[in-house]
Amino acid sequence: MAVKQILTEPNKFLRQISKPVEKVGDEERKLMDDMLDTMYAAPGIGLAAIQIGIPKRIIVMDISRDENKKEPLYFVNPVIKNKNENKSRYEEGCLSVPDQFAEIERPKTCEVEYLDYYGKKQILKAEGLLATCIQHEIDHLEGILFIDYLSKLKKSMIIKKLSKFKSKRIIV
Ligand code: GNR
Ligand code: NI
Repeated sequence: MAVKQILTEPNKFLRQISKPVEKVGDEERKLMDDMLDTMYAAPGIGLAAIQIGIPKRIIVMDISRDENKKEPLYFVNPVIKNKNENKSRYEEGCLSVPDQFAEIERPKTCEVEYLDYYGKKQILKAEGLLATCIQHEIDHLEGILFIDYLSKLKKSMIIKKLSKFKSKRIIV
């Protein structure tokens, strides 16, 4: 288990489309363990593999917010089904867009088909924060960040801030 560095915008890697996983094996499970460590250390409630520079369709999440009762979720090759036509708004943040927050509108509920930690096919019915978070994470697999839903002006202001911030640090 290891804590990895999280890539932040602007970064070309974050715009890549991640590749489907062919088989959930030990290498993938090791990656999921490292992703979970990285997510808890951040701390965050979700992480996509591309955020640590690995373009595989793998996501980890834990929305329990209770340090003593961890409830990790693992998603491999997740696909969204049955998006609710009703929307809900939620104040989103992203570990790859540090210290920036904005209300984003997304389908209120959805279903997700995916493979779990052991490669077993699962279906999850999501609502509330779970629905928001899984949609945010699946966006990462397509190279989409929540700031892409904002106006051009708001988005460019955020990217400018992050670029400035980056230029003062050595990290990539
Ligand atoms: O930690 C996170 N919190 C969060 C809050 C509202 C909506 C989405 C998220 S996901 C984010 C972690 C992250 O960047 N995952 O990609
Ligand atoms: Ni994110």
